[in-house]
Amino acid sequence: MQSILILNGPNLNLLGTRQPEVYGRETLAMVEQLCIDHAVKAGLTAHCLQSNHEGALLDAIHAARGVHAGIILNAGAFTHTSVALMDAIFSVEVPTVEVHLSNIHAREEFRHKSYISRAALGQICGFGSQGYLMAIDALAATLLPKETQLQDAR
Ligand code: CA2
Repeated sequence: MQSILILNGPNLNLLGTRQPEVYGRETLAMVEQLCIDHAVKAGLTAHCLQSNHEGALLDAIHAARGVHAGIILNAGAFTHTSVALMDAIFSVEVPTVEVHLSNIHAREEFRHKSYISRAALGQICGFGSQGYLMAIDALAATLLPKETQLQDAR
């Protein structure tokens, strides 16, 4: 089974503890478990990692080359600042889907810009934790031959 990396960036370890009106009530552990279960139904194995450090996220993206068939990335606030993460995604050539819990385009101006989007297959935002599951489906549709895709993954 092909594996995918689900990578979460700074402060996402705090999910479920504050700002539930923006980021929901689920903890990161709950979101990760939802992803692992959904990936299996979609025909993929999910590995999850969170870091508050840009360098650790870069290392994880580099290490994904030849190991993971796809990446789902919520780079948190680094989304809006990190040319380095964008370059890493370009360089490893692993199909990457960008996810955000909140609708970054409906928030402050500084959140509208995403460096990740330039290197990603696409962006899913504004659907809370459901967005990660949508991203898994998007990767499955990209990676798996049509006849092996499970029709009832939800
Ligand atoms: O909507 C998203 O998923 C974001 O990537 C979340 C980032 C934010 O900087 C991006 O603009 C959009 C922030 C994550 C902070 O997560 C927290 C969760 C609970 C309590 C405090 C912060």
